[in-house]
Amino acid sequence: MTDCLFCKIVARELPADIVLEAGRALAFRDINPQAPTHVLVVPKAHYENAAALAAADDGLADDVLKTCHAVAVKEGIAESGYRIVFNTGPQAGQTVFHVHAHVLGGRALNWPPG
Ligand code: DGP
Repeated sequence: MTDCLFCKIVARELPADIVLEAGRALAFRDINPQAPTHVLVVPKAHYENAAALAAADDGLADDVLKTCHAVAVKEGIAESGYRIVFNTGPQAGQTVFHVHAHVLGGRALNWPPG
């Protein structure tokens, strides 16, 4: 998608602090981190939200989830614990409409979220 921020990061048209690249998924640090580790994991292909990703039905959601865990291992937070969040839709706070998982960790996380 030509006008999508995260498509541009995937295409390396915009800079990002890339944590890892795993086949069809890319992980990069959130520009406004909410925890010591705050990494976004996106499918390289454009899907608007988690529902569209799940409907893709080609194993891509699996790839994204596995990449989230690989990020947690690489960041050293897999044992202490981490959170994976897909904000889906405006009321959930989704602001970028290229599906992304937030991988958060490195501190105690509150529940419920705001
Ligand atoms: P959400 O609110 O769930 O749609 O999360 C969007 C996240 O994207 C938000 O935490 C900030 C992050 N973000 C927005 N613009 C950029 C950017 O240009 N680069 C990076 N790395 N992250 C961005």
